[in-house]
Amino acid sequence: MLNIVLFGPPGAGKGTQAEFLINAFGLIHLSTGDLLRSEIAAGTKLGLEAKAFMDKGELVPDAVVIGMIKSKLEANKDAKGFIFDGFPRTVDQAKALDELLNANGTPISGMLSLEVEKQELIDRLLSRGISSGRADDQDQSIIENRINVYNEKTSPLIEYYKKQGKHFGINGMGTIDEIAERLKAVVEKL
Ligand code: B4P
Repeated sequence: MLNIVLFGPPGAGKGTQAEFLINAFGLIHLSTGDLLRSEIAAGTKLGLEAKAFMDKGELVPDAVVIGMIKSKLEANKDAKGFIFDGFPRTVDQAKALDELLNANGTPISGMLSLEVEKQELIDRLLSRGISSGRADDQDQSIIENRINVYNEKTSPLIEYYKKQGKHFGINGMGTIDEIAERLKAVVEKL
């Protein structure tokens, strides 16, 4: 089973490249950002709670996202593998994911970490904000907060996966196709 964590700061290209990897390797895409946005669109209690954090560029509480991932794993027991996109984002989320996967004997195969310069992240997100209407992509100070939250709470996961020998840094600058080729070359060797 191929279980990939697709990692990087906001705007690094996780969602974009996940689309390519699910097609290339027949994996199931689990994006906590997409799952949360569909809860918001459906107007659920969970969605309303999550929206307050997301609109400010803050992380949604661990228990909420871990619960969502757990139920998706249980609902897809026959999968060939998963792409975790935007999850884990804290060390506690990473530990919970390891526990869930190790209990099934299907650990993480590798963490692919997209590396992109800060100004490029800001430019990509502001440009998506114009076309998508996403509240968290429209304001530069919210985008900068998301990047700060990433640096403080999420980037320690690089060390977490390095210690397990599972971290692969990938240059995330360039065209979408160029980056997809770089990712494919690493995944083929996992
Ligand atoms: P996410 O939905 O995960 O959003 P993201 O990190 O901002 O976007 P992503 O990284 O997928 O976008 P991409 O670069 O592909 O999270 C949103 C919010 O949800 C978080 O702030 C948080 O509040 C909450 N949340 C989600 N998961 C959570 C968790 N586990 N725990 C707690 N809270 C959680 O794309 C960005 C743009 O760049 C696109 O417009 C794309 O077209 C463009 N782009 C991509 N690659 C490009 C390239 N090579 N060149 C030029 N443009 C490119």
